[in-house]
Formats: sequence, C-alpha cells, structure tokens
Amino acid sequence: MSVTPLLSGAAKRGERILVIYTGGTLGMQAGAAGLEPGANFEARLQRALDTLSVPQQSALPPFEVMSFDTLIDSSAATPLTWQRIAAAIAKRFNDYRGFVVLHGTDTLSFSAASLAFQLQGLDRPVVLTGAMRPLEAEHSDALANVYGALRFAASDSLKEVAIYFAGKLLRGVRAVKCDSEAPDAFASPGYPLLGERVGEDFIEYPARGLAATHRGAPRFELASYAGLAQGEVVRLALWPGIAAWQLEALLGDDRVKGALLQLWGAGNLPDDPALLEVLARACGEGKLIAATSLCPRGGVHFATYAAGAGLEAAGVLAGADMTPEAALTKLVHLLAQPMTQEDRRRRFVTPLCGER
Ligand code: ASN
Repeated sequence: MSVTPLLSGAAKRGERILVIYTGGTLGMQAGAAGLEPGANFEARLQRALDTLSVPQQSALPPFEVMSFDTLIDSSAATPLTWQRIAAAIAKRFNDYRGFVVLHGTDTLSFSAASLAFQLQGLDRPVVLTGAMRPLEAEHSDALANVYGALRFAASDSLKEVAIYFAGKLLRGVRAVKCDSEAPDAFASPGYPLLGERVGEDFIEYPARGLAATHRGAPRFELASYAGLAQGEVVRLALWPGIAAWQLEALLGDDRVKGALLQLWGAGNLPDDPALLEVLARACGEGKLIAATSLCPRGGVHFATYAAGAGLEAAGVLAGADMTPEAALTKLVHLLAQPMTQEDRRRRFVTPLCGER
C-alpha cells in the first residue's frame, strides 16, 4: 500500500486527510467481463479534481491517497475487509486530521457500521463514500461524492464514522443502501442527517452528533475477525411459511456462533412453538442471537404482542431500532472480543456508538 500526496502544498501531515481507496464502482473501468476496479486511481482522481471550479479546488483540504493492494467490488467484502480498513485507519490515526474511505456501495453500509464499532471514541471524522457510476462515466456522481466527503472529513466538529452520499451526511452505523440505481442511494431511516450540502455550503448539525461520552477519546477495539469471516454469524429474514426445521438447519450448525433474525413489525414471528424451541436451544448452547425488524423504520419491542413474547424468554436479544447492518456487524464485533457471553449480551443491548 503506497501513500501518494495530492494537493499537499505546505500542509503538515497532521493537517491532511488520508483517502483510502478500497475499490467499488467509483474507481471502476471497463474490463473483459464488465466493470472492474481500475488501476492508477490517484492519477485519475487528480484529473477529475482538476475539472472542479477554482473556488471548489481551493476549498479542498490537502490530502493523500492510499490504495489497497487488492481492490474489490464491495460485494466481495467480508468481516476481514472491515478489519483491514479499521487497521489501516488505526495505524495512521495520529498522522491525519480525518479519513475518507472510498468503497463500493453494495456493502458500504456494513463497512461503515463495522468501523463505528471498531473505532469507538473517535475524535475526528471518518467519512465513507462511493459512487453509482464510475469516475470517468457520463453523469457520474463520483467526483461530487469525493469532493463532499473530503469537505466533511476536514470538519473539526464531526467525530464519528459517517457516510457522505448525494449531498447527505449520514451516521455510518445508521445507514442503509436503499436504491440500486439512483444516485441518492443511501438513507438512515432511524436517524436524522448529520449534515448536508446546500449549494456550495457543507452544513453540519452538531446537536445530532454522538454524545460526548461516545466520542473524543479514542478507545479502538481491533480484535481479529478471522473466525467470523468463515461464516460464524448468519442472518435470516422471516417469510410466511417458515418451518422450524429450516431455522434449525441454519442455527443448529456447530460452526454458527451468532445470528441475526429479521422479524415482522415490532418483533413478531409465526405462531409455531417449534420455532421458539429452536431459538431457545440455540441460545442455551451459548449462541448470540439477536432480532431486528423487517421494517426499515421503528424497531423491535418484544413485549408489544403475544406473538413476540416468547422471544425474550428464549434468550433472543432485542435489536431495538438498529439497522440489520448495525446488528450484524455488532454481533461479529462482540463475538470477536475476549469477553464473557454475559458481557456480550449486556453490550449488545447497550448503545456503543449511536447505533440504537
Ligand atoms: N458493485 C459495486 C460495489 O459495491 C456497486 C457500486 O459501488 N456502486 O463495489
């Protein structure tokens, strides 16, 4: 991994932003089988930035670019990818005033959520962005997204993991991809915007930032995710007609250490005691099982309906209004930590970085 200074001028390292390029459509070029991550990214980015207006160029903070050795379509990301991005930031943390991570959009919200758990207590911005169209494509959103991400990454008041996309600054651990085609592809259904671009202004809403207790004093948790990258945490969304043997087939495997269930509405599942039995058995075996809602807004509250009342007794953890991304990456993160199962269960229901 090399770090190339761009627009560095006389700025000292601690005044610069580090841009970490991991792959994704933003930097893709046509290959034999379709779009694939392209090389020479630094030079291509510089060419694109040269097309910005003079006031925009002078508003850009100085930055350096670092490219991952293996550039991926983010559909190929695993928990190890999340670990590598966090490690790259942690290693250089004190050398830069902020970080921009360029990432494919398909799993960008998973990486953002995972970074929020690994890089707890941030005292500077970590902003992820990507694009729906490659940098050199017609009507590309790539340059505008990189420009906005750099502007917010230079903020003195943003102290958390955020996503900048299509003019919106979202809390990373609250974001979901909600469109597979339009440029405005991300939303945070359970939390308001942290900031936005209005014309040439980049506005922040600091009152919506993380509570002081959750930021300003870095306390990174960088455990190995290697085991978790082998499929130890699974995810299952209910469907009408789901049978207990199907749940058992997924949760009964010894290799499974944790699971995210996506339930109906406020936390309901079909009226079949055998389903609850499978869940109770898995929890009893020490598996970390959590539930969120299939609805993008609201959350799960097991006590609301009789249909959900058995879940708590079975040992299932309520994910409240967490996104599936946040709940799944939190399960991975907690299972990677050297702590007791009781501590994992307690921390799952405790807000760690604004995720619930
Ligand atoms: N498949 C791409 C990726 O996630 C999609 C994108 O970046 N727009 O890498």
